[in-house]
Amino acid sequence: MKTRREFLKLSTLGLGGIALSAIADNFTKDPKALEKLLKGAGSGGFSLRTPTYCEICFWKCAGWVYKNEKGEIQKIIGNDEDNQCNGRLCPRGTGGVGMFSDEDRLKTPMIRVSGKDGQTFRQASWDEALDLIAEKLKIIKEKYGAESVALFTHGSGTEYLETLIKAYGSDNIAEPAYAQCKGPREAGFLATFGAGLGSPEPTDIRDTRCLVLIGSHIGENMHNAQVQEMSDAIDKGATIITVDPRFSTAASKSKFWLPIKPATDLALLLSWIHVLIHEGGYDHAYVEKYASGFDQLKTHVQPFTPEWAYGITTITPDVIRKTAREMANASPAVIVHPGRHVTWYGDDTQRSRAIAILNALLGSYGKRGGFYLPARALLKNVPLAPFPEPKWTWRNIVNYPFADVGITNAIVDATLVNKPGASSVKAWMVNGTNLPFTMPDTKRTLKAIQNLEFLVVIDTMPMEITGWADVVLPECTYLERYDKLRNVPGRVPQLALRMPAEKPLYSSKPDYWIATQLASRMKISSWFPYKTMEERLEDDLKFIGSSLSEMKKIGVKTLPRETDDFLYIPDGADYEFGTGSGKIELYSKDFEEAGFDPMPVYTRHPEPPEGFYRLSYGRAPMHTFSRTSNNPNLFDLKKEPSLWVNPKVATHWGLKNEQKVYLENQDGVVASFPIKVRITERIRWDSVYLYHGFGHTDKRLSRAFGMGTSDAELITRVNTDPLCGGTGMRGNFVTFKLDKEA
Ligand code: MGD
Ligand code: SF4
Repeated sequence: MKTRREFLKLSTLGLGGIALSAIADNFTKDPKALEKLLKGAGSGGFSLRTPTYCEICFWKCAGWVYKNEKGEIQKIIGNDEDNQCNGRLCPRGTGGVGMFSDEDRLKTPMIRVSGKDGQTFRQASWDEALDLIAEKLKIIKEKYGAESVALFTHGSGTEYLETLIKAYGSDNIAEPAYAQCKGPREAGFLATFGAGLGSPEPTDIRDTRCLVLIGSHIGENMHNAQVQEMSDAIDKGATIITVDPRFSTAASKSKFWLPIKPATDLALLLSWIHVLIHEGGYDHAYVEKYASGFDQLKTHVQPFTPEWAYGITTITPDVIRKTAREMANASPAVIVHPGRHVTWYGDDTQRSRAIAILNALLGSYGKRGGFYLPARALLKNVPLAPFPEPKWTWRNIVNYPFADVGITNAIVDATLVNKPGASSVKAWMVNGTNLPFTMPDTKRTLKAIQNLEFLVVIDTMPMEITGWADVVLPECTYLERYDKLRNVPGRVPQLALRMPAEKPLYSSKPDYWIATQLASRMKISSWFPYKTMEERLEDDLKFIGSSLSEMKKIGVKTLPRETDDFLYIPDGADYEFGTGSGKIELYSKDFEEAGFDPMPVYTRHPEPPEGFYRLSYGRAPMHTFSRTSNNPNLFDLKKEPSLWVNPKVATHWGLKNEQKVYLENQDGVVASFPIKVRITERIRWDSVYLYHGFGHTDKRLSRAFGMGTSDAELITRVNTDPLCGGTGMRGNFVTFKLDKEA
């Protein structure tokens, strides 16, 4: 029988006589040790300027880390050659050094042990921790099969750990960046154009004449080059149309702000399609040449007049028509932006399909000022043996036919299966993702964790997930390690190098080292043909005619596009889309055959009950998810979120600015910590709004602990998208719990 897992804090750390490296020991005994090391760091052999790419968010801007003569890291600035940042990092990227210097960082491997006083962590050596993991995984494989081990991962280490787990024999691998983020838009665009959008999305904002943002708040959501291009486009006179229940920063820059009633966007999109078709404003030549299913679409949207949509969205027919005409006038240099975090109401693939269809009608896909056709570098492909074939995957547990990436929530479901003999997950490896804050319904995630026989967490910080682990492995930060070349798709292929600006602090180690060490213990090293990341980089760079020494000097290398590889579809040229028919599919036979609507259909979503408000959440410009709230530099910029409340609501409840309140959701869940009220006209009266990623519950995060409310905790109602498994999270309602003193 399993023992119930207790949440462990570093304060309970037992020092059980384990021999540790001197450096790690220093940091637990001497709080000044960090300061001393930072002062003297790098004096041995580090150059003054080293290239990196940022890990504070997934945009991966390339930059330079500068050190002074004493070897102290001074600043990180953008690399001028880099198209992701054009030489300018956002405030978070500039503050990235705080990730390195944060004294709360994980310092040594730790192992959970049980004693007469309950459970505790004790420090361990790397050998001991890695041996234990290899041994446990061996036992679990013999007992339940390799498939019973799952990997949750996010960030640069993903590829190495994926290789490890696949070589071990499991394909139960999932990233929150799909089912909690962009999964539905990938599925919607794939069904329409035969290609997903990837990251960064190929929006040609710098040349656009009209940018439509639907619940996508570029500006607060700091996607670096995208923000810069939007600002340039505005200067050049582009029209911005923002659809958001909240007067966001983007809304303040917009010609049209449509404060839509939450959960009704699909009705507006269908009505825009109606106006474009019925007023003839769509791109006739483009649609005729490249699209199929137009006649069915025309009939389908016939009833969706602006007058119909007005009753649902509260946007007046006049504004719906005017904005549709604005898009038509700018066509094809128009972008109806696909958004990024699009898991809202459970019908998100269909909403993303409607966005894809609108772009198709406007002729913007593959056109200047619309969506360009991205390119990336071709790197060396080292032939390796095929991975062992798993007997089952998460796909055998749940049916999301249009998911093309592992679904985190499906792995949680598979972990909750208790039937003897049934396929179920028994062990997790979690890398770079703080699941209690990332997955909706924290309680359910924790219930799944209680069902596990073994949990390994690799992280840089003592985030909530580490408190549930059996073994915690401290990864060094991106400023202390090599990683594979950054090879993101863009207008031209560009490679960027990340190398250590500093030796790993404490006894932290890079993911690549961790993966190869485990592979060697698990006797699956043949899937790791390079001993070190430097060896691999050298080989990759040789393949494209460069070298590590060249990349250390330039940081970013731009490669030419292939001659027949167009940035835009030439006017009138034949072009085969990646769909089954080779055409843009306005009518999806694939969806129809799988039992789904071939064209998007509006469905009504529940509204807040009396006295409740829709819980809306988004990004703070100076933070990324939950990973930065404890970063000393970024904490100084924004310590805690506030709750946006409409003045009418504030008056009704007698709320004052800065007053701290507890929120309670429709299922009676009360937030662990209160949040400060900010009374503002910028939010509709039927919703409240807060920043995601705050309200940490782990005291080891000395700054972020208890600062504000965590949205994840209050998101207990999840509407899962049946097409791709995305977890719709915006159907939750909250009220003020004023009887609880804050
Ligand atoms: P974070 O909460 O920032 O985001 O989900 P996550 O990636 O889980 O957790 C990142 C973890 O990575 C932290 O524990 C951090 O310490 C660790 N970390 C940082 N750098 C490194 C490193 O170099 N190595 C290792 N090993 N670990 C590192 C993001 C996901 O969340 C996404 S993409 C979206 S869009 C969703 N957003 C969202 C939301 O807005 N609201 C709610 N309620 N949930 C959401 N979930 C999704
Ligand atoms: Fe770093 Fe900001 Fe670029 Fe994200 S947008 S990678 S945080 S500099």
